[in-house]
Amino acid sequence: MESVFCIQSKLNPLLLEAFELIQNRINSLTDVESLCIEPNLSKIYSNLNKEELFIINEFYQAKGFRKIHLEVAMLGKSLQILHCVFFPDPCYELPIFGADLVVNSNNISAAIVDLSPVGRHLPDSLISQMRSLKIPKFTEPGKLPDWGFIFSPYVCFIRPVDFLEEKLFLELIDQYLSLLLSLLVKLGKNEIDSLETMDRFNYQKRYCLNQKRNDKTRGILTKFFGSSWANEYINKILFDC
Ligand code: BLA
Repeated sequence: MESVFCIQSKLNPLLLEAFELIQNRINSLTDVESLCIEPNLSKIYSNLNKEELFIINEFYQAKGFRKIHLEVAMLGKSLQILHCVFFPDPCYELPIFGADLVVNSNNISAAIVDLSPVGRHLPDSLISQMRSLKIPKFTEPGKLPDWGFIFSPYVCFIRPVDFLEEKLFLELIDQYLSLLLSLLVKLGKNEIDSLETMDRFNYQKRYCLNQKRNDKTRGILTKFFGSSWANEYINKILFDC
């Protein structure tokens, strides 16, 4: 956390707010604990042609979640990214929460949030709750890439045009997390070797395989760290399964 505070003054305020709201939700989880990973992959700092690069990674485990990853990256003067995925414990019928916020020269260039299915559909009870959420009409929706079929029909991919839309997007992140956590409370646990569990795990693998097709993530990481580092980071940290 210390380093987050050190770079906090340089972090775009929207990313900072998103970071804090997600962390509050993580802290509210049952049996939450930090997961240790290799130190050289948890806090990454480099100085490339006078451009400073920071990546801060936090990993947690909790009841219902096999891995929660929260990351902020500051790559050079102009690019900042908040990346977060809650990978569910496949013994529970929970979707994958994912969020990506990309800031380019102090403008939010992309904001994506979803509760993504780990089966053919989201659970029925969740669908009815997501339908009753009023997803605001944002001015500039984004066009999903081919691999975006992994997302649910309720994925929100936008470029916020003003402060109000930025705030509405933050609220949506919080609402999706709130739905996810209230769903968990109502769920029973399947056996680890049950068909349901194995099926959900296969959908998580499919999610990861397709996220790895995001050329924009790979391109940025390659530009700053080289392709072999980028591949290792994507395979081991971002979307390992
Ligand atoms: C888009 N992701 C992007 C973009 C960049 C990154 C630079 C393009 C933004 C723009 O169009 O202006 C970069 N994202 C990163 C990097 C990391 C990252 C470097 O997370 C990590 C270090 N991506 C995710 C997750 C989701 C996601 C969890 O990691 C969704 C839940 C989505 N990012 C996502 C999508 C796009 C995107 C759908 C748009 C891709 C496109 O337009 O082709």
